[in-house]
Amino acid sequence: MTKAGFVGVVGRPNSGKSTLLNWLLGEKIALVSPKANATRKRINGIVMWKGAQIILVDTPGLHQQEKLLNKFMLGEALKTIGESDLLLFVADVRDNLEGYKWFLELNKKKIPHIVVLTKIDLVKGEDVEKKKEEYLEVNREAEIVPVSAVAGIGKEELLDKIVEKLSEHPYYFDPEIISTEHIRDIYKELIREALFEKLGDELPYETDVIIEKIEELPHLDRVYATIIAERSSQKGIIIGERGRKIKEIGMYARKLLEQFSGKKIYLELYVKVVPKWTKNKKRLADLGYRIEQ
Ligand SMILES: Nc1nc2c(ncn2[C@@H]2O[C@H](COP(=O)(O)OP(=O)(O)OP(=O)(O)O)[C@@H](O)[C@H]2O)c(=O)[nH]1
Ligand SMILES: [Mg+2]
Repeated sequence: MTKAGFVGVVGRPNSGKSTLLNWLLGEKIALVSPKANATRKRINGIVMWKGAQIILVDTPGLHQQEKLLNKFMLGEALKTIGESDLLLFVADVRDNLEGYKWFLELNKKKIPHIVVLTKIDLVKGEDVEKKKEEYLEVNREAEIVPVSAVAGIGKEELLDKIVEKLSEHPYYFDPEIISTEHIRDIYKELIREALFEKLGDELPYETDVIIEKIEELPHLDRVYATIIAERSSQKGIIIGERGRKIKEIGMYARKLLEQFSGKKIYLELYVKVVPKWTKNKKRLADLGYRIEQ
């Protein structure tokens, strides 16, 4: 009998969840940013390891903000906490334990979890040990795996530990596929990464991307996408003087799309204003962020 299961990747914003997903998968499908609250929706990546099928589900960071979009984001993380077979609680090794304590409260069904301490390349070995002890003080049964996606430390140990904790189950999906996400959703995330990279500190949070059309040719994908902004002044900033900014965004995004698809990409970007889309239920739902209740 094989092993297979759904493994939720949860933790505070910016702790390195999406980086962890991409790293374990060996493919970049999730957007990564130094700016917090980049991930808005669940996204899965399927890792085959020693005959087991690990379905990793990346989530938005655990945080509370009044905006409707942020409520949707928290909902995504909470659903994952409730529905997974196993959870990875991902924490920056430099963070305090408030996030972990909150997670323990949220994990009402006591779904088994592994604490993954990320970014250990940024601290000394002794700091990692100290942090482990802090976790053990809060939960003496905590299983903790320190990793660094940047330095390539801890991958096998983590995957082994995940497999150890999964139950026997037939594969859920064809073992050849790396994700059940549609290509258009992955393209959307990668273009959003370009927005996080190229726009200032506030603007990325009020923008989104719609993939209008993808024309797939054997060696080339033509991708037509619209960037959504909340206000017309933002549209001007996104386009930039003589179109300079949108060109930069397009070049950055095109590289990510080409890396993922292994094809040449022709990317056409438009900008459209959808007033207050982050605060309006219907407009959020139209963009794929459906708030239940
Ligand atoms: N040095 C170092 N930086 C890392 C590592 N893992 C992630 N980062 C950086 O940490 C930042 C946040 O990474 P993300 O993967 O986007 O974090 P996240 O938890 O998905 O963030 P949200 O989706 O916003 O909740 C990025 O700048 C990453 O490059 C690591 O192992 N070492
Ligand atoms: Mg993320």
